[in-house]
Amino acid sequence: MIRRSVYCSAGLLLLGTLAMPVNAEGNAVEFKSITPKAKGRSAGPESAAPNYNDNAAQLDSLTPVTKSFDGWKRSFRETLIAEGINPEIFDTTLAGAEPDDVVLKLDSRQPEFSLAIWEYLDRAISQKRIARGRTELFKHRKLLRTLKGQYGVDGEYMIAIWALESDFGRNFGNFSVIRSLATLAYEGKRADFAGKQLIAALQILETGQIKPEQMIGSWAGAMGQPQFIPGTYQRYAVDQDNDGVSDIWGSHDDIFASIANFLQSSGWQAGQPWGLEVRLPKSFPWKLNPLNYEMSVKRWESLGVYSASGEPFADKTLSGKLFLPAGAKGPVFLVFENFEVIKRYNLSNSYVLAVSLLAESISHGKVLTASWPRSDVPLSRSQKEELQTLLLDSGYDVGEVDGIIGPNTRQALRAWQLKHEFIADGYVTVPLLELMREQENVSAN
Ligand SMILES: [Ca+2]
Repeated sequence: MIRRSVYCSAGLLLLGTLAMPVNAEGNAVEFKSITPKAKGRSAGPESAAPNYNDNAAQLDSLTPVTKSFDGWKRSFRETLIAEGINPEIFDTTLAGAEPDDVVLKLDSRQPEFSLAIWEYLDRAISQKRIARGRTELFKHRKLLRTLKGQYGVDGEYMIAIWALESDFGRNFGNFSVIRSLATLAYEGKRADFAGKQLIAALQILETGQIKPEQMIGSWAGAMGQPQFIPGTYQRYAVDQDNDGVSDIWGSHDDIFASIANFLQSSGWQAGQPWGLEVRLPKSFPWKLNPLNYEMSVKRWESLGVYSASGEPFADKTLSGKLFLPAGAKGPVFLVFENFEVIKRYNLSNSYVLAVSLLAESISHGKVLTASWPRSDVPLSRSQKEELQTLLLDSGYDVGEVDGIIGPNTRQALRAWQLKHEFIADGYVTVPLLELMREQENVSAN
């Protein structure tokens, strides 16, 4: 399973006061500012800070730092009874079980180094995977056509998500979901969230559709070939082949229908592109901090943004925002609503770009026209923390200093770049960090 920790912590962007930009005709251009939407749903538990409301249960008993696992089991059992859940499956499945050390180890990972986006994409979108994706698209064409009719989602997106989540169903984890979630609810970093998912998992088992031993998935409780966490399964899993079981472990009908249902329910816009590669003009008005805004293709065009392929934009009324995963030097994208919809599956921008580019590569072999700045070295976690501290010390709101470059840090960075007359692309390299260190030392002395 490929995932990258570029999590977007929800929070308000610092908008500040902004002059209204003008277009080529000198008319004021109306910008719609981007306010990050609350991301309450994500299929995978690794995706984001949870805001899961599937179970309104107040799980006060889930702060068991000093409790033994058996003590935790006893108190969780009480919670289950209070929730109206028969504790029998919980008791039997966890009889004699200890917390899973592997799960805890994986949960406490804080990697110092992360992949550059181009390295991640190289792995996620290999030629071999594109070829396999085309084979699968062809093999399942009839089913995918039916599902497109039902859900409006193109087959290549279902295939691309399936490929990234479980390598076309070949690797979806072999952890017991109940034991993993119990371990995480007992002493994981997000015990409360895991407890809610455990309740959802037990509710699923109570229906009798799935046996506990069949309920396997990732260490974090993401289940089956589409890697749905239990709460997501409850809401979106589909029994497409009508055999009485929403079998996301073994039935292609159910797997693809569940993915399509999730996307449609998350707001998928049938027939619309996820986005497209664009180029920025030399005269691009960086001073207006345009990465803060979402507006129509027509308005982006009025700022000189053009399609990288040279083909004219198909629909100029679509509303989009710019996405520069490797800054102004790398490929630039204009992304639309469906990009945000895929993000509900996994909040990582890199993941969403991988799904989008893989889907396109499978359907028509499209490749990027711009190249990635492959000689850049991504910042380490401690360098990211240093960046956040430097910004914070200079009066920029980065939110928490957590070594994660989310929307707040990026926005603060762009404000810093503007002040120091750099291109405000929110992209940070080691040389820029060094410059910032010097600048801030100068101003401190
Ligand atoms: Ca079924």
